[in-house]
Amino acid sequence: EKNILNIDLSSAKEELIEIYPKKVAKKRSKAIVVADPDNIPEIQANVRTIPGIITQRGCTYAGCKGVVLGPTRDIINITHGPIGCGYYSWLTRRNQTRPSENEPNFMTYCFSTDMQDSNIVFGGEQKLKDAIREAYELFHPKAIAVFSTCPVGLIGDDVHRVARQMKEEIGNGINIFGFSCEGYRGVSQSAGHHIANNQLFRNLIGNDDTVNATHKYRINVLGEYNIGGDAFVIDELFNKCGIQVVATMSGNSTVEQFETAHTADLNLVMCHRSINYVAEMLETSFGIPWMKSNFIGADACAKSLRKVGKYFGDPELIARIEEVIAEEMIPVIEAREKAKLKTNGKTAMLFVGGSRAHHYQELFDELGITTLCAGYEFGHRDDYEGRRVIPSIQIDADSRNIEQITVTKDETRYKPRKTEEELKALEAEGLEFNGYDGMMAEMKKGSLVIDDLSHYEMEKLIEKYHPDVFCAGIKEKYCVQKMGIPLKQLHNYDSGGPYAGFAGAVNFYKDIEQIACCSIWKEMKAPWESEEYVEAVYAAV
Ligand code: CFM
Ligand code: HCA
Repeated sequence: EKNILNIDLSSAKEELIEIYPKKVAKKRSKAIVVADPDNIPEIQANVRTIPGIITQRGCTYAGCKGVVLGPTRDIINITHGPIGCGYYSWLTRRNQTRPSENEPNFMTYCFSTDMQDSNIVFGGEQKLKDAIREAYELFHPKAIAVFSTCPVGLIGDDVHRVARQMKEEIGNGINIFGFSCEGYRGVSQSAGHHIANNQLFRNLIGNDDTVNATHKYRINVLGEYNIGGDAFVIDELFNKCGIQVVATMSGNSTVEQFETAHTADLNLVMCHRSINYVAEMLETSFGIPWMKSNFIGADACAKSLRKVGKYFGDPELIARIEEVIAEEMIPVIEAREKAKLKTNGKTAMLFVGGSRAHHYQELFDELGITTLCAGYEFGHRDDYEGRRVIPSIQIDADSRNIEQITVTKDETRYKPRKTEEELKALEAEGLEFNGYDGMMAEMKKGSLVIDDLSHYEMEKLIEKYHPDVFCAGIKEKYCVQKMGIPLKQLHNYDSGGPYAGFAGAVNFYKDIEQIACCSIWKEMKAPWESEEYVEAVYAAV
């Protein structure tokens, strides 16, 4: 049967955890489940990694500064902390931007207070003030954002107070705000997304009611970060269909896009994990409905475009969307057929962040490649089990240290885009608002789903099931390749991309065909396999 995996992974779980101490094994076993789309199992997710285990996760600061705010070009993002935090979150994600002439682009700079020992002892607020003054004098930005790193939280510098004071001192309409996104604040990047969402909503979104309409139909694309130029492709696609993207959050974004985002008529949510809070707040406050979309995979992309057509319900728009799909699919089918001759029947494993391990399964499906195992680093249960399966009240139960801001209807500016009845009618036609399937609903029965995969578990999986391609990030890349398995980075796409949209699918087919069907990997021998090596000798007890 098509939906059943033809490799038996049923013993994998036991093998992965057998080496762990009893308590650890018990805990890890809850994060490893066998997928069954007809009866979606519960999975443990968004919990603290057990100390001692090598996780692939990152920190809360990374999720806030690097991920959500990083791709905005005209805010000066100052990292208040040691220089490493600023440096290692500086464009490593390959998020691209395209300023028009005379528009500033601060993304090519790395701003940091470069805290030293004396700042830790005597406090760093003064240094932060100086940094803000200096940044303003040099660049005259519209906005400055300040990000707290671990030591800032530990010594108690108040970035919010400094931001308020400096906003007043500089004046000239400048917007300055801080983020309490200390690295340790959550269990992963995910907490940083939430903190970023809250502050974006408080400090930027909805600040400007100007409607700059270039098209009749106006949407926001949320949870798209323009890695490798993905947002450029999506923007162009909507433009071709006659739809205006008011704001992308936050790929290729500007202060103006954030400030006017509340004037759009629909929110499409790509990476739900990182931006769902903004989607919900825009709905509550301004009446903009949201639905999930996926532009990874040509078929998924066509489906998402059709959803937008259906939402607006204009036959002319729907016809235009069909024309665009038909035209875009010609090179896609050609490239797919060509690649598939080699890729069909191969296997993949995907372990990435909080949405790509799900979305990229579409592209692998299109190539006839089966996903054996997949998992997120920091997804929540809803990302795995689906929002329909879990009542929403539980969704954020595990984000304990994050401020839950209460947003109310903005009485004077709330404009329902559709009536309740209209939304219900659209839902009856298959459009789904505020709900979606998680990763597990779309995986083959018998495949393995693992949350927060440890380095050890990764090695075990590879030794045992040697997939044709392993997808993850830079921490995994060279370890996996030394085992003779090609690794495709699904975070920064290595040097490739864009992979979104139809044009992106063509790029992906080509890249995967090259990497997964290349015989060189079978020739790989790790040095320790062919050379003698000195084994550690332990002192006798
Ligand atoms: Fe969303 Fe992202 Fe991802 Fe993410 Fe990330 Fe990223 Fe990712 Mo790296 S916002 S959850 S925190 S899709 S940076 S662009 S690739 S882990 S799967
Ligand atoms: C982050 C960013 C990251 C890291 C990728 C990787 C990204 O989480 O801080 O580990 O290779 O996409 O750049 O996810």
